[in-house]
Amino acid sequence: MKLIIINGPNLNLLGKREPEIYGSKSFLELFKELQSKFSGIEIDYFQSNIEGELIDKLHEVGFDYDGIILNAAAYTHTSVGIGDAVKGIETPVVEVHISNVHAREAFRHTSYIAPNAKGVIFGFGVKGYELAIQSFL
Ligand code: CA2
Repeated sequence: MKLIIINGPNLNLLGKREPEIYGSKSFLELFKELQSKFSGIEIDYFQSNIEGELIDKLHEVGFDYDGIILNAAAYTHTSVGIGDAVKGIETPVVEVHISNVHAREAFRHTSYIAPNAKGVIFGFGVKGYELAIQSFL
């Protein structure tokens, strides 16, 4: 089983700012914990602040991997291109958000990814990434 976590813009700042919303752990710390917890499967990680790089990565892994865990961050609410990429690939995508996007500003209630995702997990903090991995097992 080969999974990849793809994170979008600003998620490289996790653990550095806004701990009350996003927690105090860096993503690399969390990623190492996930890799040791799920040592029987391959989990890769990619982060970019650039929309086109996220689309290129979805195309690269989307016919080969068994699952994609995608937190497209702010692009979730704006990017028709990422939504189309999710629709165009074969690998199932689970959309994850750390915060409860529906308890926040109205613009965060829209997702261009959800209509073509296998499922959506939001509001459980960084634990959502673990729940998404479990959903593929
Ligand atoms: O809750 C989530 O996971 C979000 O995808 C996070 C995005 C936000 O735009 C979405 O509406 C919901 C923002 C990611 C920014 O991450 C930061 C982390 C630490 C410090 C500053 C930003």
